[in-house]
Amino acid sequence: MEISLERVCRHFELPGEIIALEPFGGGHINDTYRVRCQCDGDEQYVILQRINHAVFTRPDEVMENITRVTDHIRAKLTAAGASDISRRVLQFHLTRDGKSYYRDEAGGYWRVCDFIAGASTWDVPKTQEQLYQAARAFGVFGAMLADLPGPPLFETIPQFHDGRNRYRQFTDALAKDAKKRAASVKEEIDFLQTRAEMLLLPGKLIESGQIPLRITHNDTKVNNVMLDDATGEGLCVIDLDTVMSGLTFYDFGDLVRTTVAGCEEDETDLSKVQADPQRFQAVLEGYLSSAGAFLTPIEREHLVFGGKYMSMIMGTRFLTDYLNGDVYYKIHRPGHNLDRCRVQFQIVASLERQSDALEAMVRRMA
Ligand code: ADP
Ligand code: GN1
Ligand code: MG
Repeated sequence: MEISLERVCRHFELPGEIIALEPFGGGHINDTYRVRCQCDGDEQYVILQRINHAVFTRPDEVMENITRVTDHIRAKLTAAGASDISRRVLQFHLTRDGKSYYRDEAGGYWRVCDFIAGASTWDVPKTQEQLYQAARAFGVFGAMLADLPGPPLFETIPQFHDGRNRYRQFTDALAKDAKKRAASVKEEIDFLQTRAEMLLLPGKLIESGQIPLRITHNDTKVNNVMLDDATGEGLCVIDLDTVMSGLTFYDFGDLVRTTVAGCEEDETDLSKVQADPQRFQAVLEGYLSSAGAFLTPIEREHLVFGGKYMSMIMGTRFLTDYLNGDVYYKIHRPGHNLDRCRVQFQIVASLERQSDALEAMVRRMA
């Protein structure tokens, strides 16, 4: 069924008449549009998004989490007398009947939030300062949510970063081999199978009570934070669909995964994919500048592991999706998920080789 985006927009309170609407951003999951609105000669943008209902089976719970989280952060910023609050936390618009999402006739779920103007997301940050700022912003985000009152947040994707779950999904995909691709990816399958043990560690740490579960973002890929174009400051953490219970090394690790090699996530020249200790250092310093005060020793001790673990998790998920026939992530070319997988595994191997030096760097910063 063809859904009119203008008609969807009209269900929300918008800052004026719609004068343009275009696809926006490079996310792998949701459908994102930028909508230009005009009122009395003033132009303002909003972001319209269709929540990926195949990925998020309970969009109502996603939006309830997001409302609680953004309200809490906004209240904290207000209490602290912060400037520019409307650019520091996402502000969602209600539908005309007071809901945080609109469900269309075809069962699609839509939401609208303010566009953060004068700020950008970077797939591949260019400078050490950008890395520092991005990491600092995610640390600030975690620190602000440490005292979120009320019941636990909904688990919007069950066992999202549970390596046992991801390994099981991989072995299921391998057993089915729906597209007969397994024979051509033996090397990747072997890489993963020889490291399966690594995927079990977080479950063990959680179940033995050695590491605290906190509220984490869980999708801290570097293009999920907006940096101020004028000042460079890490301004606003976005893409809040997976904010829920998790481990701090998931958040730190996903940041490492998406920054440490300084290349695109789907780079095809693997000689360019090497973990750079200086990039690691910038991310570490940025994260510790804001999260350092609340991290326990065991959390610090797992920061380097987090980088390897999250790269391993994503490599596993990309490989699984490749074997399944590209049903989860948006792809833009044949073999795209395999290219992404190879980059992740290359990062794992590169971090493994440099582990001792990176661990020493973390200890020096204690
Ligand atoms: P996905 O889950 O598909 O990754 P995101 O919520 O991350 O979706 O949005 C995709 C991209 O759209 C982001 O990387 C960012 O560039 C842009 N974007 C999303 N929300 C905003 C916003 N409020 N203001 C400006 N740009 C945004
Ligand atoms: C997805 O939504 P986006 O593009 O920021 C994915 C993350 C992966 C990432 C890999 C809900 O993130 O878990 O790390 O792609 N989000 C979901 O690029 O699966
Ligand atoms: Mg995103």
